[in-house]
Amino acid sequence: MKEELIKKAYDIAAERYAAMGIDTNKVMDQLQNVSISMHCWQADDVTGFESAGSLTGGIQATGNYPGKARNMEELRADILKAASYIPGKHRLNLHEIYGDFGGKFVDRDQVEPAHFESWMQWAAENGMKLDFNSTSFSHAKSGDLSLSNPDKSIRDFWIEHTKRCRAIAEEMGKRQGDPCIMNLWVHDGSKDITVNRMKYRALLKDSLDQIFATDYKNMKDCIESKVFGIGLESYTVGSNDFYIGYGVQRQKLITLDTGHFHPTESVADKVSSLLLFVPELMLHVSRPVRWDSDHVTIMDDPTLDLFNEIVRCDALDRVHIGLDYFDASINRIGAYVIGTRAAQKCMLRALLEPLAQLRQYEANGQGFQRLALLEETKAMPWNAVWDMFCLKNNVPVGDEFIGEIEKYEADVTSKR
Ligand code: RNT
Ligand code: ZN
Repeated sequence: MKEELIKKAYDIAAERYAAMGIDTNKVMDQLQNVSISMHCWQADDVTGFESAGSLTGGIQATGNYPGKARNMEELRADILKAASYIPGKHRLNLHEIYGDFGGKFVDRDQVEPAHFESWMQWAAENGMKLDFNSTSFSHAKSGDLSLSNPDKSIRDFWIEHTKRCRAIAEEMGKRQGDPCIMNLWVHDGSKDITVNRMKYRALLKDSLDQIFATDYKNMKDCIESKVFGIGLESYTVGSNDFYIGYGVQRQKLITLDTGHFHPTESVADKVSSLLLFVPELMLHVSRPVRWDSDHVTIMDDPTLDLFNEIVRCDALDRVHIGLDYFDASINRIGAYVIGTRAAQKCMLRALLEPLAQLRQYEANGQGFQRLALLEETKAMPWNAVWDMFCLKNNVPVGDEFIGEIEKYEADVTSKR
């Protein structure tokens, strides 16, 4: 797109927003500071480098689009390629199974910071900060229950794994001079009617207490609930109620995965309630289509609502934004770019909201005025600000990245 045209459109947009009391330059500065934690697992359908086993734990990546990353080198190259089409500086969210195991099998209860040494170096070289996840799925000892398994030896195995993951996250945080956010999600649940529901939850609570016994300064723990997994439809040990209770009592971060709630539940509405009781939140921004399908994030109403809430709660510094989807049916680098840019666009639109005026209307009981302004806001020229933001960041404007990704596909991924 012509630079001149982008600037012209931006100037007009800036004037329109200024009339609403919004400084678009300031908004672009704010957006520049929003780092999205890009999930490493979109590049290879949640496979990782531990073993070639299949994906378990009630999650599924559907599709068989050619060109998925087959090793660490390809995964890193694909992530950097995707990042080059995304404005701003972002983080990388690693799962434990993506460790640099040097071709050897390193079991989950043996993993150490050394297995992430090359990642820490790579991240520093590329100006990316790291986040981390323990991995309870895709392992011979996963079964239906990990941290809540009545078999003490299996439980202890996963406790050891998760403790080690926290030590790795601490090392990452120390090295990057910024806390590493470590997410804990376990698939534990059961397919059919479960009568000892209390028992497994009590075990999970006890396991978490053991895992969190060590205090760290450079990492933050977050805990993620969900409604159900495939093959685990009747009971999820780590339900929403369970983790909210645990998180409030132990002051842990709560992870909200947008695919982990009942379809008509508003995830946006949870932000203000939770932030009154827990220190911070982590988001797994996803797109559930009829279930927790992990489709690519887009600029849809639930995502716009969610980002609006972060801004309306003045909580930009208390909400960490990560992505969580794994679509194996389309170009995977394209999937990263679409999803990350969509999250940024939602954030931009939230930052461009005439919040002071809306709050005023609301306080005055001016319901018509509030609704009218909300409606008008939808048609404001936010896209001109977005294009300018991309231009300033030296990344493709508009749909220009489509051709670039096609080229990378022709030259690189299609040859895999
Ligand atoms: C699963 C959870 C979890 C995983 C990743 C791979 O339903 O959303 O966050 O998607 O850990
Ligand atoms: Zn998630």
